[in-house]
Amino acid sequence: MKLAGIELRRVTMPLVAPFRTSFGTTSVRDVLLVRAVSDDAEGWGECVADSSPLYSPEFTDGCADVLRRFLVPALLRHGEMRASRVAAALGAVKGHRMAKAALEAAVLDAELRSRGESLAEHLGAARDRVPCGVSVGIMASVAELLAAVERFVAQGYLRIKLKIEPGWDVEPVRAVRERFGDGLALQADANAAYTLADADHLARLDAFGLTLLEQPLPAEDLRGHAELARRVRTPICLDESVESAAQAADAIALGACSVVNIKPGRVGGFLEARRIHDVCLAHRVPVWCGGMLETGVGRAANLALAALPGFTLPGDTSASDRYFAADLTEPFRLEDGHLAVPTGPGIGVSPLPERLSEITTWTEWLPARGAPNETGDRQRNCGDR
Ligand code: SMG
Ligand code: MG
Repeated sequence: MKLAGIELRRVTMPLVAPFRTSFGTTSVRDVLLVRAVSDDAEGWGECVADSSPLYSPEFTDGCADVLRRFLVPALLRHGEMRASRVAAALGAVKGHRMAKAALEAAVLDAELRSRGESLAEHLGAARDRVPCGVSVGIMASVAELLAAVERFVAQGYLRIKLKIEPGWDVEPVRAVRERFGDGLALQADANAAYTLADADHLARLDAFGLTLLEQPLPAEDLRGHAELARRVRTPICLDESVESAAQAADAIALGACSVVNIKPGRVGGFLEARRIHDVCLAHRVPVWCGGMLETGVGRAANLALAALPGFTLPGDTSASDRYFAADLTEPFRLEDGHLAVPTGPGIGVSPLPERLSEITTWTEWLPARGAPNETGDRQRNCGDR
């Protein structure tokens, strides 16, 4: 595939309600989109970084900068490009996995669209719909939390994930378990808010039959997670700690986790995400698809991934209306606790043109050498309205 250029684009999308985790609160998504344009197709990728580097070291402005200055030039240096070669083409740049993932996703989408193949088919999907859970933020009171969980259960979500932090853990988990009974699939996510010194406290969560406890300790602390896993009965799941298939293999070998949350953005792309799935499947470690408050563009691609055979637990792949009053694409709707896996070429959805131009705050076109409209200077503007 010959690329004509790459467009970077920022869109702003308010959430229907603020989402609070142990590291901060998100009220508005400031999303960086990548569009790869080839001779006969265009493809979309969504960068999942948040505007502040609190979940991980990456953040939206940083991603835009590293894409513009290093990643896109490294990609466009090659005359011919295909998605399976993107990671190698970007390999000299260390880290920056969310930025790399967005670029690879855009190239992959363009490539698949040009040959009429869906991402789900390409990745090896085993089902046409995926079971969905929902991640419920930290609230001002237990009463408010119970009301939120009640709404999600009524909508049909198949499992609830509670965000926890020191001071908001045992009591909210107990309250939800007592109100909704043992039949509710329930799990908790600490986003690295504890230390191993909290092991006895975290063991109190064992009483509530959680499916898993996600990322209790700092990302680097694999040994601590292994020790914690010996001291609590709740299965430990890793999110922030796993950035590659090699790290997943290490975490499993160390006994640091017995479940893995897979997010393509965190691990540098859908192809690495699939390798993590393969490693986990080979070790009989269940995986599920995480979420980063994606728009319909990122969600569509996540659904294709979540359809792989090793994804045996419901993901944080919730319906569009859990996040936005108006999504960037046709909305994904929950049916019977599931979302349908898109079947069209590539990710199977596209941004709605009017919606896209309405919420765009900035675009930049980075042309390939010799491509049409190369002017020597880059286009920067405030939206394309
Ligand atoms: O997309 O529904 C979603 C969010 C799921 O809880 C979620 N994501 O650590 O798993 C996680 C968090 C990270 C993003 S918080 C802004
Ligand atoms: Mg998490």
